Order: sequence, then C-alpha cells, then structure tokens
Amino acid sequence: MSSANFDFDPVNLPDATLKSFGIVVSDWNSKITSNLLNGCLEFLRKKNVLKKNIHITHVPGSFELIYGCKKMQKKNIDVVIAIGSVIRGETSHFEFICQSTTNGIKDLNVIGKCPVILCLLTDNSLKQALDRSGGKYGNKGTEAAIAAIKMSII
Ligand code: DLZ
Repeated sequence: MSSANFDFDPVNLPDATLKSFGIVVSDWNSKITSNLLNGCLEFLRKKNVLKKNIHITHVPGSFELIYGCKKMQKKNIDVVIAIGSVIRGETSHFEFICQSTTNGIKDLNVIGKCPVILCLLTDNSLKQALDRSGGKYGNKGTEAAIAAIKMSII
C-alpha cells in the first residue's frame, strides 16, 4: 500500500467475488499506466474477483478515458476504473487534459449507471509518476481497486 492513508485500508472489504469490473487504460505514458493496471489487477485477483469478470479496454490518451468509460458503463458491469497518467510538460496542455478528464469522469458518475473510479496520476515528473505506480509511494492502481471493491456493493 502506498502510504498511511487509512481511507484505503484494504482490510474489511466487502466480498466482490461475483462482481464485475471494467478497466479502461490510457496508453499515453504506458510504462506508468501498465504499472497501475498491474497493481489494480493483482489486487482484484487477490480478492478473488473472477478473471472472466474483469474487462479491459485501451484508449490512446487520458482524454479518451471519458468515452471509453462511457461505453464500458453501458455493459453489464458493476464498477468501471479509469487509469491514466498525465505528466506536466511545458505547455498548458497538462491542465486542459487533467481538468477535462476529471470533469468528464465526474459527469459519468452523475449520469451513468455505475460508478467510475478515477485513477488518474497527475504528476510533475516521470520520477514522481514512477514513485506512485509501484515505487516508493506504492501503487495508486491498488488503491483504485480497493475503491472499486468498496463501490461495488453501493
Ligand atoms: C496530447 C497529450 C499530452 C501532451 N500529454 C498527455 C499526457 O501526459 N497524458 C495523457 O494521458 N495524454 C496526453 N496527451 C494525449 C491526450 O490525452 C489525447 O489522447 C489527445 O489529445 C487526443 O485526443
């Protein structure tokens, strides 16, 4: 686990054995997003979520997570998880992508038929992103899986 953040305490989680999860993964900064995906999958499997109940789709960049998650919500799925990594460059693109993606996912949580967990790393550097995707600050993909399991019974 990443830190002393007890909101993501993996103990006392509901039974999600028969729940279904859709994971939409952005391929931009794929080294980071594949680490996040692995952390997420490892935890879901550790909690006995069946392989056949985990559906994975890839999209080109974080901005496309919105559409990917919208499509995923229409399937027979209990919780969707959006995985992306935005790393600050020298333009304002960073803010645009972070804000629009976050807002889009928020809208899906308001109008869609199942919750969407936001696992969007927004970092200043590649090193920071590595630290949070399986490095010294743990793996935010694992935290997303914990949040998803909690939301699967709501
Ligand atoms: C264009 C762009 C840039 C500059 N940076 C990132 C990034 O750090 N992380 C990310 O996930 N996507 C980035 N993108 C791509 C956009 O998300 C999107 O794929 C394109 O603008 C095409 O719609």
